[in-house]
Amino acid sequence: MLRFLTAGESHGPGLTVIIEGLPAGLHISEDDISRDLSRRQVGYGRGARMQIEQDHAVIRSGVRHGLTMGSPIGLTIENRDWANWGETMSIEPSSVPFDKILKIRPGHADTPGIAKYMQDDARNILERSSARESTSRVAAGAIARRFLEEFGIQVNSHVTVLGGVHANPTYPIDWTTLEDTPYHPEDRPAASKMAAVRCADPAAAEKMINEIDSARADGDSLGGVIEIIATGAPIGLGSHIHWDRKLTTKLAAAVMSINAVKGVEFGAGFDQGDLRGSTTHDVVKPIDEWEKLPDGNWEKPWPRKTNNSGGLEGGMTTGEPVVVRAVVKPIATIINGLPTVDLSSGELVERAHFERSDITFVPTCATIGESMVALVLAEALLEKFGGDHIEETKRNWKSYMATTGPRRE
Ligand code: EPS
Repeated sequence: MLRFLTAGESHGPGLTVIIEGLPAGLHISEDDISRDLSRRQVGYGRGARMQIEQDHAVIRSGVRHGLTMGSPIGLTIENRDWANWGETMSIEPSSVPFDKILKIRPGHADTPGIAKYMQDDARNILERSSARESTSRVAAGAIARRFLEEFGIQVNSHVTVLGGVHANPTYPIDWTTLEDTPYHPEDRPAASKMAAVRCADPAAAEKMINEIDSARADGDSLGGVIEIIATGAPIGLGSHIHWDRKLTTKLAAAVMSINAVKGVEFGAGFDQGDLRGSTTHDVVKPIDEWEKLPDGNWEKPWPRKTNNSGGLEGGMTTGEPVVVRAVVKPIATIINGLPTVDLSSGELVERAHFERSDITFVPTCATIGESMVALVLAEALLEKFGGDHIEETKRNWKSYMATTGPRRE
């Protein structure tokens, strides 16, 4: 239905993305993509690479006069840093000597990668396993986001835990406090700190920043938890009828595929293991509390009093916000690297390879999570409503929404 492929190495010439399956007639511009690319780049605790790059996707195909044509959308994103890696990352064989990466980093893809792909230089693994690849996903996700906007679906994210600091934000979250780029601490000191770590609790944001400073001083790295919230998804995306058609399956796989993510939960998630059924399940409101749109359709049929399910029951959307949380492990590239072994000899070395890294990229992971959720929701929407032109998709969506209420005789 909707698929995308990414290609590119972290320090190679650039990244390439192909997105296929979107209908014709959707407004897309490079600015739409740039907005999300720059959101992905910011965050307190990011490393020097983000000062080199100014990510911008060039649209190469699939769009004419600002509108999609239904053909594959091709994007390219330059790696500015490639200029500093010419010989090491040369496409052609090079006679200029360069150092191989031999001190494999525990926690990164290095060790299983060199064994599986029979490599004598861990660079051949880390170039692709680097989170640089997430730039491509965010570019694809920006296009999915543009499509979802046509149906009133918004996807946002925030950080709930970073370096052991737990946030206690007030819901619903004011997303504008987390979008402050470039930062203007002199104008909005609290908002700026919140945006720096994408945390909607100002006191926790301050503590997170301190924790990042402390980890930097210790030459260490930090993980955390991100929460992605999608509002406006209609009831009934996905299906209960088969394991691989459940939207929960697809969302979990998509979010789990983000670098360093080690676990995913929905709504009340793992806490439900401690609850009774009577305090967990989301009671449906009676019809006199439902709201109607000007077109006569229900704004949200079968609304709930709570949303512990995270907007998903039986692998289908309930119409309540989709709430996905993911735990992100601390970055494997650590300034004071762990003891490891040399890949050419297998012998002990004192410290794993370190070139340059971030202290944490949890705030960045939140924006990447938005992109993956947007791509899965866009696919689910197209699976349900089809359409080769966006007007056809919208027509099908509207007529479906007219039939989602009670089935009276
Ligand atoms: C990243 C690019 C990388 C890292 C980071 C994310 O750049 P470099 O390796 O040149 O410093 O900053 O990568 C990781 C977190 C990782 O685990 O590989 C980016 O573009 O976001």
